[in-house]
Amino acid sequence: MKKRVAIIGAGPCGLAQLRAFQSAQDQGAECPEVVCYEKQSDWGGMWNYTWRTGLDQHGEPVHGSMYRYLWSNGPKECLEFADYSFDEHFGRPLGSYPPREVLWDYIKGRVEKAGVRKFIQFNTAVRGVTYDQNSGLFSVTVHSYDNDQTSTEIFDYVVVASGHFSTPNVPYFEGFESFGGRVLHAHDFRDALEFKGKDVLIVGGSYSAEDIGSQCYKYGARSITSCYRSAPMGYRWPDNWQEKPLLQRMTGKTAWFADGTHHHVDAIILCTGYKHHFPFLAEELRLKTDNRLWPLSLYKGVFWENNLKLIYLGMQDQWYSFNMFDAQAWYARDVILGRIALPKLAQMQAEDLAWRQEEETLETAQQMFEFQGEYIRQLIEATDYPTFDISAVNQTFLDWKHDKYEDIMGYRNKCFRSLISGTMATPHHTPWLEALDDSLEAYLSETPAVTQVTAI
Ligand code: FAD
Ligand code: NA7
Repeated sequence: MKKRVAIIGAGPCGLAQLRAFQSAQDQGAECPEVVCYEKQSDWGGMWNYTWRTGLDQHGEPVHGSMYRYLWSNGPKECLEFADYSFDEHFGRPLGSYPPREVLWDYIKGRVEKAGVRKFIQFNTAVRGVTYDQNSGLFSVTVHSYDNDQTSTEIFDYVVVASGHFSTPNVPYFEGFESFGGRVLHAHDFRDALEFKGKDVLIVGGSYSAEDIGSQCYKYGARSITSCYRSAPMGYRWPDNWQEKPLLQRMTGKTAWFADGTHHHVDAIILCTGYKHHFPFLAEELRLKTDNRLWPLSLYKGVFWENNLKLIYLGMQDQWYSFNMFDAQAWYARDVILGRIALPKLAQMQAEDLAWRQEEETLETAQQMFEFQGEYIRQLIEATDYPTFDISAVNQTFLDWKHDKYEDIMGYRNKCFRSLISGTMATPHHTPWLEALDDSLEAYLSETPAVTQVTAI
């Protein structure tokens, strides 16, 4: 009997796992039977934009946290697939920070070429995963929306590729219940035009705070006030953006901050991160972690140490993204195929702990992406995933950080060289701040479209 592998989710991680198996099969390997369950009607995970918020048409929590006008927040040269370059997909150079739809197109291009769509059951939510110690097998219970049927299948391995930027972390601040404006989490943010002419308060000091605040600025908010719990983001913000220590309370539409100052606000956007949330997994299979570079209990950042046939992809906080998911998926594949043997549990735990101890010493962004780069390098070294110059990617990350401190509203106009094809990116026809139309069509056109001028 062929071994069976269930993959939960057809986002970049789940697709990396499918592509990894397909690549081995193409080279003659005997592969297991793979079934990928995806609760949405299409692939691409976060990159498959939805206008919906709250519950979807099936009463299921909406997965998507991406919003209109989202452009890559890091250079595309830092996430490029080593086996499928931007050149191969687009046939010409592009800018370094493409909008969401362009990156979605790129993600889809690789898996369309690989022909793996047939392995995915769309409109199918995984409801339950349990493990039977006696048989050594998983039971995976799924709900198909197409025929409104629940069914259970048996698998040897389960790959959890359901993402971890979907279930919002929503703190409470005094006075929220009597605030007259809208309070929303970044997960439900969709269109910055909603906040045009408004005074917006952003709570949080990380990527979502920086980018959603920037979106609001770009699309015409009257003022942006961001407030942080640990540390200011520290960029040179535009004149109508002020950074404050944490919100203490709201009185009516007045926000009070830890430094005793106050400011009028019309809307509050909680950019306060996400929870790793796996309601479909039996308790003993659930990874519990905050968003960090080295979650514990995952050997090689992937294998659940309490049950090594349960594999988690992409659970780390991400500097590297698509290429890290690939490195993990190729490694997981080779363990499943028996090409790589796992060591004794004590050794795995010691290795895991050593990574965590190193992670705890990291202070600068540079140290963090070098840490993640080294992790990826070690994974890739063990498989046939094409090698690429990780130290050059780290340098690109460093330049990106520098560009952001120079000009937070202009860093997306910079260009980098591909570390896969060697091609230099070309400046986009319109500077990011003026490019209001984020469609694939507008981005790929040679000149700015009229719609860009009239978008608002
Ligand atoms: P996801 O993309 O979240 O995909 C998970 C998939 O699993 C989804 O399709 C979902 O429907 C499915 N799923 C979940 N639960 C179930 C279930 N029970 N049953 C069946 N299917 C299920 N990364 C970058 O590299 N660059 C960026 O610019 C960038 N911007 C981002 C902006 C935002 C707002 C967010 C939230 C994330 C951003 N990211 C960015 C990170 C992004 O999460 C990763 O790029 C990538 O999408 C992670 O892939 P994934 O497969 O792990 O998860
Ligand atoms: P992150 O990067 O996990 O950051 C979460 C932020 O929220 C971080 O600044 C936290 O502050 C802050 N936070 C969390 N809880 C609170 C409370 N209770 N009060 C105030 N501030 C809080 O999540 P993001 O959404 O920014 O980014 C996630 C992904 O989405 C990322 O990959 C992007 O590409 C897009 P802290 O610094 O911990 O004090």
